[in-house]
Amino acid sequence: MTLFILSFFPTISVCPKNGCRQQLFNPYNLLNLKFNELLCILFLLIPFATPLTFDFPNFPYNINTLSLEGDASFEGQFLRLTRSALDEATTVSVGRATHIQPFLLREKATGKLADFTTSFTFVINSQKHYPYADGLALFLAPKGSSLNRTLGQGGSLGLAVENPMTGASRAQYPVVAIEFDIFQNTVQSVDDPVEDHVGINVNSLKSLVTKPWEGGIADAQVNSATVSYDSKSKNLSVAYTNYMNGVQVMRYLDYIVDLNRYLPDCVIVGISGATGQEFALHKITSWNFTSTSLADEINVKKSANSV
Ligand SMILES: [Ca+2]
Ligand SMILES: [Ca+2]
Repeated sequence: MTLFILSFFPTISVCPKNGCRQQLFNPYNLLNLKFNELLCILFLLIPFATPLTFDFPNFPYNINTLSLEGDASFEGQFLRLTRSALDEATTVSVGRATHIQPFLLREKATGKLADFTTSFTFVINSQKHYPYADGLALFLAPKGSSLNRTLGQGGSLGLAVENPMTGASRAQYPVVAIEFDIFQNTVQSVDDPVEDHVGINVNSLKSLVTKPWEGGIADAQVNSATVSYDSKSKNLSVAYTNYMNGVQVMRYLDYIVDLNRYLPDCVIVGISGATGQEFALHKITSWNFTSTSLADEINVKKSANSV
């Protein structure tokens, strides 16, 4: 059983130099391990977040590091967030994909935040139908949070945020998101601009800031976006493609937001999408992510070495 468990923890790099690497894979020597070696094993058995790096240039069926919820599915070489055109109903569809490994956003002792950057390419296709809905969102949320199919549908873009007709949005758990919104929700709690738009959201579907987006939805254009967070300036930014008379141009949107105030130390990254009474097809064709290392992990190594 011990060997079975250890085989799921490839993060052997937290072990001290000249530490327990060899013994880890020999269950018969466990009783002879020194204390620091046992501590090393303990670190392996207790899940903790590390920096996260991944790169999916496409999405073959056998990816097991992404968790798919709701209507999300792998199809061919891409990741579908909402139902496909082959499904009987493409409306009222919700799905999301998250990486199974959380990452360390904040060092507990100092409050220092990690930098991260993520790029993805995607196609939202209304099949020349108009109006279309609803769009997708790149988000950070607490480790262990999951899709809420009811709250996530339609204008919530797969996020667990309730949007009452009056008053403010209510998030089921903390969420920071970049939205690509293709349907105007006029309820007070969302208050979308008239045009398709990109927005930066914190615990709400009412964006802190928006900018128009011409994504070529009716023509199924391929779009790309790069979302970055600079922990020093607290600047959350997104660079994204637009199609002006068929010509691709880049736009840029940013907002100063202290993620310390809104998210826990350990978070997951995901992309969600939804349809409501209107539809569009939402697919992701590539996705990469990287976050920087924080001192907590250095402390883990120092602790192990100092025993
Ligand atoms: Ca909307
Ligand atoms: Ca919006």
